[in-house]
Amino acid sequence: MANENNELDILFIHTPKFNDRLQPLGEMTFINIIPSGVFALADFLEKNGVRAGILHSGVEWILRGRFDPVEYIEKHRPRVVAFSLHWHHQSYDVIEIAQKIRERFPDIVIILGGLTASYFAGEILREYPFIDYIISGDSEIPLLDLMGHILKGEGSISGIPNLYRREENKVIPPVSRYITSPDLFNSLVYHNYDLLIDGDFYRLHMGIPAIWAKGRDFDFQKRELDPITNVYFPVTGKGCLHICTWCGKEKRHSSLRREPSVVASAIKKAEEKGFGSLYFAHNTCPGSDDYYIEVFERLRKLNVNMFAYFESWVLPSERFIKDFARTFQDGVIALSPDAGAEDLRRLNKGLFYSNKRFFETMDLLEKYNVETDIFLSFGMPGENEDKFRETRRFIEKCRKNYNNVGEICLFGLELEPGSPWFDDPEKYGIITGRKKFADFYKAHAPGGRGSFASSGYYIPGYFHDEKKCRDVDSFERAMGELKSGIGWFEDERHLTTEDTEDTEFKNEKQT
Ligand code: B12
Ligand code: SF4
Repeated sequence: MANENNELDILFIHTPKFNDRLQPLGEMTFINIIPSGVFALADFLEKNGVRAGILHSGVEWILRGRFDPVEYIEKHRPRVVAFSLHWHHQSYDVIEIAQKIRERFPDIVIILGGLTASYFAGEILREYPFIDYIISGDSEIPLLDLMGHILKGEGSISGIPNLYRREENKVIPPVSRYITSPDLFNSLVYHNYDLLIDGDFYRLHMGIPAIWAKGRDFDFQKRELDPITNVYFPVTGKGCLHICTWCGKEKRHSSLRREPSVVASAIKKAEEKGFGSLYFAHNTCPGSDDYYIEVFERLRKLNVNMFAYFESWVLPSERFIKDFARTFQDGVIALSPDAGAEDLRRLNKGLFYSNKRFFETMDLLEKYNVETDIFLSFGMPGENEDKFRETRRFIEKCRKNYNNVGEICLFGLELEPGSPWFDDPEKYGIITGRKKFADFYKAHAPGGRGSFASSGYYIPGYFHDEKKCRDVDSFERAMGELKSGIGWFEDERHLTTEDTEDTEFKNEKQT
């Protein structure tokens, strides 16, 4: 929180991918959700005497019709600017804004953190001299130590864990690894939106889907995108011990869970602060039913009355479904079978279940009248156009047989840094040119095909017609045609607007 002169010690900047597109919507910004970790870090620093603020460049651009980081730096005079480079889609925008800041304020210290920055820390520090430090992985104590060093000259920089830095133009990797302790994890506050500049706007307008259609009014965003807004993302755990071929999660040796009592009371506090929806996106283990049932029981005791969206990575048990329906008057459970063909699911998903079990669970969800969304993916290792047809038939079966089905979303997979098929493309039968951070920077620069249509790889032999899988470009185009008409957004029926033309985004507005 700034002092009476509006000054901050550290300003976190979250930037969406400014130049993105999705037909028939047209131009949009994507990655509008700030990682929960950033709120916790800012709050943790504040509690330890460091004045912290958070800025969302996309929100500022919407509110003011322009985004100029210089204005904010001049106003808040932070000693440190810390970018969240969590999602790879942010690669281009983070680097561009950081460079602008350094050009104008040579003394400001620039730090990066988050999943993508962590994975490519060495390369980023080597190639972009205006980035001073990267904290890789868990960050609470390393960032606090680094701030102590920068602001007060405390401690020795060489001893800070998880810190990548430069010494005489050489990149020095961390000397030791820091992992958030269970006690600290339980004490972190993820819902302090007071530290976010224009936090009320963010809370009320940014949601899932994490996109903002450019050149459209507020009514359009609400009516056509129908986002889950005013949403708090309860953090229940960190890490996942499963292996899905496409998943670029952090490589942790163990996973952590927050105490159910801590999660429930954080949710209650979020409700008191005005949040109206919950989005649960972390349930790693078979057996997590018991954990959530305990959370739900506590929520009932606390009289929490919010909408809940629950991404269920495993198939929920009848006990869980019953309890969910009892706890939330209004709620959706989302299942992610990903592939219609069982052999594909087995090959690619760490959490396999059969189609028989999937449909038995669908029967239960219908019995308890729980609205259910279904997520499917395409373009996975081992898939070809015939297997894709099985996914289409699977979708038809879900639509035809169940009254409780809400959205069926079919997404093309994207190559993510650090995922098994990124680390070893040959093993998974794909060919890709995306190997380094610079490739993601390029892929997300203006003029690309758009995140939802750009896989970044191709699968030789996917189509019977080989011309369609000759290279990344032909593959991406052919995959778009294959998908056309099913699922989220590419389905024209979703957009009832008269005008689906692209709106031109003036790039100069952004900086
Ligand atoms: C929860 C989650 C979400 C939630 C996020 C809610 C939120 N507000 O954070 C939701 C559902 C919104 C989400 C959406 C998406 N997600 Co997601 N998500 C996850 C998941 C399951 C857990 C991450 C998490 O919250 N962990 C708990 C937090 C507390 O821990 P943490 O992340 O380790 O916290 C640290 C970082 O946040 C870091 N940090 C972040 N920024 C900064 C900045 C600085 C300066 C510092 C020092 C540190 C720092 O510091 C924290 C503290 O140590 C991971 C998979 C996994 N198992 O990790 C995928 C994952 C991160 N998501 C992924 C993807 C692709 C997406 C989407 C792009 C999907 C899509 N196509 O729509 C969207 C992006 C939406 C957006 N940003 O607008 C990928 C990311 C791959 C990549 N490298 O880009 C992952 C790895 C899953 C996968 N399939 O590969 N996601
Ligand atoms: S996609 Fe798979 S590996 Fe990644 S977080 Fe989900 S269950 Fe874990």
